Amino acid sequence: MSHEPPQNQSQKTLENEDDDTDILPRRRFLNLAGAGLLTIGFGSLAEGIVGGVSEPLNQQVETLIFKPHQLVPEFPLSAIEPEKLIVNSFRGTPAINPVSYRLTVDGNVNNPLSLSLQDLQILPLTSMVIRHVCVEGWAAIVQWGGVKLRDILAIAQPSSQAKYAYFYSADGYYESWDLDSVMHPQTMMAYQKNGQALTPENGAPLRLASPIKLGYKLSKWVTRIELTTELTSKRGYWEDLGYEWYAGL
Ligand SMILES: Nc1nc2c(c(=O)[nH]1)N[C@H]1C(S)=C(S)[C@@H](COP(=O)(O)O)O[C@H]1N2
Ligand SMILES: [Mo]
Repeated sequence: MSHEPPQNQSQKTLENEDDDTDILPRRRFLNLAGAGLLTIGFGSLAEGIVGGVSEPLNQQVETLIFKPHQLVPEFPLSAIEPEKLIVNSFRGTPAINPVSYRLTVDGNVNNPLSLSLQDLQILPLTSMVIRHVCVEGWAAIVQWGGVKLRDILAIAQPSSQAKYAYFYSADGYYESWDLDSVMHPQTMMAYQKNGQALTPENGAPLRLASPIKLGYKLSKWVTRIELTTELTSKRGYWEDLGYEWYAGL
């Protein structure tokens, strides 16, 4: 199923599709193996991972990380509504090999990343039970498990000019977010749903999950996160068809 465009605009094709997850220099590539990172604090996590070269986080990102964000109340596990989450994909389910899969984090960052699923699974696992809300008029309480996006960005170290994040997906979907929402402590890259490994239809291996944004902001099959200083004329798949950009809940 798909949304009805609110205006009679023709669909634009995506010029910026990103399949090249391997183009980044492996310089300063994460070496997480055996580092016992789950037990150390957040600050040392960010420092330890960048190979001992401890650059302090820049002021803007630090402000966003420690900003007292409004937390959205979560639900108990008993509230999960497994049958209510409707698969909503504009172009079917892309085939992704989890072994060769990489999440690229690039653009306005000091430490570009290319993360395997193993790399991501070494980072602290968080779980939340939240309501997913689709503009089409359905909602579902879902448990998501994954890595806080702010933990990933603490390693990538956004430059002080970074203001937005673009999320590119394997099916050609794309979305842009403001950095404050990206840094919200309940915004995560999820690889689990309702206590089990995320299924391909729901965005495996990695999708966005957050209680602060509408369903169409929550990209499935994310392969690249690009930090930028500006929004381009392409702001998101549904946004470019007339939907609202901020799409807050
Ligand atoms: N890559 C990609 N992400 C996407 C979509 C999509 O078509 N492609 N649909 C969006 C919409 S409109 C919703 S409501 C949710 C649905 O997530 P689900 O299919 O896991 O229920 O995914 C969002 N993320
Ligand atoms: Mo949606």
